[in-house]
Amino acid sequence: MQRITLTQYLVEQQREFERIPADLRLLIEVVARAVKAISVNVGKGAIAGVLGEAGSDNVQGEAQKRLDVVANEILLLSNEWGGHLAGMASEELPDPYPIPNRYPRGGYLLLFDPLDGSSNIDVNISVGTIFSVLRSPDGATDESAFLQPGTQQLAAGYALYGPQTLLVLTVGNGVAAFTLDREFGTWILTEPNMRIPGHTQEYAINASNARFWDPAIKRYIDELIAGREGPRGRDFNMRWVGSMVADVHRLLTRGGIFMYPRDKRDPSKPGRLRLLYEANPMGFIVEQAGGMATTGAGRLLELVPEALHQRVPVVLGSPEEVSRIGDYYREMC
Ligand code: AHM
Ligand code: MG
Repeated sequence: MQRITLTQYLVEQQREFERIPADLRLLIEVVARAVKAISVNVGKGAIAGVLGEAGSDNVQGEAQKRLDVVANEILLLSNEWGGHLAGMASEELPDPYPIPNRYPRGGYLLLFDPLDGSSNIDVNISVGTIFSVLRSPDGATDESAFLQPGTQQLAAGYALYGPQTLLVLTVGNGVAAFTLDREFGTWILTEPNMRIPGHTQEYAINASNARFWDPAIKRYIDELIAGREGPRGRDFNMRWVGSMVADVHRLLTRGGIFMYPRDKRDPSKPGRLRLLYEANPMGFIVEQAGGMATTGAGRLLELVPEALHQRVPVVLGSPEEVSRIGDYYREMC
């Protein structure tokens, strides 16, 4: 059996499809190498002393886990010297990270959530890394350089540290999935063209927030719960891992809809998930796999960001379901 590696896939994207220039290809390879190092640490857990609280808070006031800090450092240190980047931004850092003066600078911006699903780390449930690549306008590296709508993304991906370690990637030409061959330390292409099934029976939402939802979301979920006896005329199943990467990977594989909708609890936080390094990269991947990604009402990737750590409501997955929620928003809000 011929095994296609990540390098071969990226070279072909560069050569045959002219999707990516060589420096972007090399940047993605460095990110993929960092992901391997994070995977090793996630896999060792208590043996490497990486579980538990780090004893610090991030800019959003959330307690950092040791693995959040380790994963963040791995990504920064792996990427700062390569010469492809103008700057980086991370969920774990209040401000953009400029490339140190001793290294050459490039034209790209790398944004990431180093370890998504932090609350699952200590209970041995799948977590992930999410990243997005933008071009830096005129080589700028201040916060405003990062505030670009998701439509400007050149590449996006996520790693899923589960029973297997996976890397799911788009460079704007469909979505490919790679599995880490742990013996060889190589990424092997295992799904060249992920497509979200149009029709679905499965939804993912944190139902404990129901009392804070918009009427459109409440109506949609009530109709799913009503099942065969309700207006949808069929039964639906619910799954919630609590790691966005795992929940989104499930819907990319077997269809479904994922929602973290607007939450009325705190008007300064219109959603739970962060726009630039969670919602936009996942939205780009979902669209490239034939799905839809919205805020409930409008297309996620067209939103013009106002702040680096801005939160946003997220609805994404099978187009039939996501567009139904859009219809309810138009009717009810
Ligand atoms: P994190 O980046 O701090 O881990 O937060 C993001 C996570 C998502 O992975 C997940 O979908 C959501 O937050 C879970 O939220 P909840 O705790 O409400 O289930
Ligand atoms: Mg996260």
